[in-house]
Amino acid sequence: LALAPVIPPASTVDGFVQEFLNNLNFRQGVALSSSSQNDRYLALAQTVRDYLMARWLEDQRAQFERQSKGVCYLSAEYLLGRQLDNNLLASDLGGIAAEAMSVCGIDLDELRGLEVEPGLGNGGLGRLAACFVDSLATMSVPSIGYGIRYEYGIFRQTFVDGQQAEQPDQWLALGSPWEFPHPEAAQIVSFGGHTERYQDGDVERTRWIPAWNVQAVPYNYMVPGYHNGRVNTLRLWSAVATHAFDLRIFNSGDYAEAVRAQTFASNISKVLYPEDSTPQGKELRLQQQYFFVAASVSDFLDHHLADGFDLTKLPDRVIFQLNDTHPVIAVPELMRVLVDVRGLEWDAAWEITRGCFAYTCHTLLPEALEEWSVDLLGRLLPRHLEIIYRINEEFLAEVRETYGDDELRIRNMSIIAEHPERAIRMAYLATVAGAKVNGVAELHSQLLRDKVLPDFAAFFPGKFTNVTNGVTPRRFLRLANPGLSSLITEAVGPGWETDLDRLQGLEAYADDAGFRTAFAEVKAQNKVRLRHELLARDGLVVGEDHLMDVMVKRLHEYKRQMLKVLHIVSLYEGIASGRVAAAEVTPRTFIFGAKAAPGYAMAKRIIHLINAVGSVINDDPRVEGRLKVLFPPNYNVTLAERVIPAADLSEQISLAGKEASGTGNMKFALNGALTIGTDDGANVEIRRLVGDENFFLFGMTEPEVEALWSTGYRPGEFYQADEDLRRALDLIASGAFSGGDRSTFEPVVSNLLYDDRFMVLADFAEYIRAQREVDAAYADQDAWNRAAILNVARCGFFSSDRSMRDYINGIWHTPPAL
Ligand code: 26Q
Repeated sequence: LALAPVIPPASTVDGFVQEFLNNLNFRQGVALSSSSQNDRYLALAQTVRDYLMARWLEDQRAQFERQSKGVCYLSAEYLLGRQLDNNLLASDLGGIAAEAMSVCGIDLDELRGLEVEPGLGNGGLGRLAACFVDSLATMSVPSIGYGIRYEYGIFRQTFVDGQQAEQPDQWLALGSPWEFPHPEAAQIVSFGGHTERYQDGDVERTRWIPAWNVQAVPYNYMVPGYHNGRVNTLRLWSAVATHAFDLRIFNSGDYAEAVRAQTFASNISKVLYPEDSTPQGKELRLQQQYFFVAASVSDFLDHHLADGFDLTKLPDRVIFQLNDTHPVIAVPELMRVLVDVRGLEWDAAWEITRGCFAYTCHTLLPEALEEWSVDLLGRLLPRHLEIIYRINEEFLAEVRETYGDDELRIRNMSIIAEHPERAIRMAYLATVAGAKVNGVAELHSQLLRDKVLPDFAAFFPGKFTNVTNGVTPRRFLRLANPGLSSLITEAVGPGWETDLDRLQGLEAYADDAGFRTAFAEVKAQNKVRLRHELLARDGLVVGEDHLMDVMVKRLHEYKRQMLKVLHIVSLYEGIASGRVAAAEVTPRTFIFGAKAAPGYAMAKRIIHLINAVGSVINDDPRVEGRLKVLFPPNYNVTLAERVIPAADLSEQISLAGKEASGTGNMKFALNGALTIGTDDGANVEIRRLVGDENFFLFGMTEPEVEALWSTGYRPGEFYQADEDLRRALDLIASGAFSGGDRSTFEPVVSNLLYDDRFMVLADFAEYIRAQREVDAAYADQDAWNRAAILNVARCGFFSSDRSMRDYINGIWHTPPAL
């Protein structure tokens, strides 16, 4: 009986209807006739799950039996997007489900719309993790994703008088049909207290006497591969009070206080921190990091290794991939478990640990490199602090052996920073411990070696490598753009979804007039679809037959949404002042999507400005039919899937040397938008692949940026020298977008004039020049479509399947898949 196979429902419309009604009746407890739309959505989701369940259980068993090397992807964020559609696609049940729903008199599309996406991430890094687990499942790579089940994901954004307001994301409120809690597999995670030495025979050992603890309860999510019958696992941890009370408080007799203190513990997985740069060093954030990482490491050691496993062989069995520094506390945690709990010698444990981790860096901004104050870390994790000190001591001793007493170098390479306060440099710890360190695009990896970690690159030759990011073609092409997907299949045949290099086969069709017409028709339909969506969602009106010019990404100064604003204001000012005839301006709809970290004042002001500029422009009859500025609130994965396929122009305009990779840039190009962009991140690789003539390049290169900085950048000089720029900035400063109030946007204007860290003014003229080229190119629709098709044809490289292959070959060395 223990081996009894799980039998999935029959893969027929009848079988689906049966299973659906069963779920509706017995799980939701309602009759079809009296069921709400939400009941129906939940029953439908449960039905899809039921089809996947047999494979899931089988794959979990097979993965354990096989005992081969696997990947544990450790990420504090997974920005999954909606599950229903993805899982219908992966399991190839879309057709059956649609028919089954229609048999029941239900509109499947309406049910799709009810799902609240799990927004358990901020942006690029979290979405990348979601693409990677999708690819790993599709490629049948033994792997598990570990993370945090935040009760509240990324905040829901609304605009109040044009300003961002944040609402809690209650994604679990209406039920969560895609998750499976496993309280029986809970782990205990401890915090605080002190350490002590003790004698164990003739060896001195250390033990950690923690002060409090919390239960980590795992919730499993299915990660179905695409049409391969494979289902991997994403395991997200939720914090629950243990009610094993703090003994001191308990003994003091204050029962209520003891319970209250414990209840605090369940706050750990309450909410995703919405900052995606300049980490604040908050205690709860460090608790989150240790919480999920300690639970994950124990989970792997307890449940994935065969009995009696020889831990010195651990590097042959697992690689923990660190998604940025957020999970780096796993390094001293594994050391603690090996040395203090499992009784290994320090040197043997360090040898193992160094073989089990690899680190991916996602930034170049110095302020985004995580540091934890020694004070805080020592209070929360005293044993881990000791371990980090010893790792550092031994590492610096090796540095001394190589370089002698080069104190400056030693200070620069120390894992412990001394100023402004003593703090652990998490990126250094990750670099010292990791078998490999990678950046996320060629340029980024180069700058990582040359600028961010140069001493480490010299000391550890061969440790540094590149893996250029990718995106899953299943979600961002097949699901998001069914029209283009059909065209592609007609042209190159089936199978491109899992072998994206086959898009090269489209190259020949770029010169086929019939294909170009069909391609243009798909783009037009996608615009209509977006038009309906934005009207229904937000009451926004997309201009008809407009060039769709899109900038969607987190709001950050380095990404330079302000450059886009200055372009728009400049176009508007030209027409409004009568210097430019409206008829001469290419009709454009500018679409923004961006959330600002709630504490990032400048980012919020820029959001306010974009909305203010939009209201004025959209209401001005002088630019009617020519310029539209739309800023739908709450940009998320779901909206991305609608906006990207409708875009003509993809704005990737960060200051060179600041955007590590970008992944939106890849999604746009794969959906046939042309890019206007700087020589930054993966733009460099996109341009190289699609060709200069199919990409609008502008702006300083990274070395030029460096050169301008070092000679002293004075933004005011660029203001003085460029009449268009002056007019645009002056118009904003005049209060034209703030009802005459000059103070509202004064901080934005002065920041550009007197500081401008990200050199918006220095790149303005070139940007305008490139935008004129865009207008000229768009005027020849046939040539534009040709270039767009070539973008699609030449971007197969940016499949996250290729990224996974690069990790496997260059970093993980996991055996061929099942
Ligand atoms: C850290 C500590 C405390 C609180 C928050 C954080 C935190 C959270 C999220 C820091 C950074 C992030 C996210 C960073 C991110 O998304 N980086 C982007 O990663 C993408 C995938 O590699 C790249 O394409 C982007 O260029 C990069 O900006």
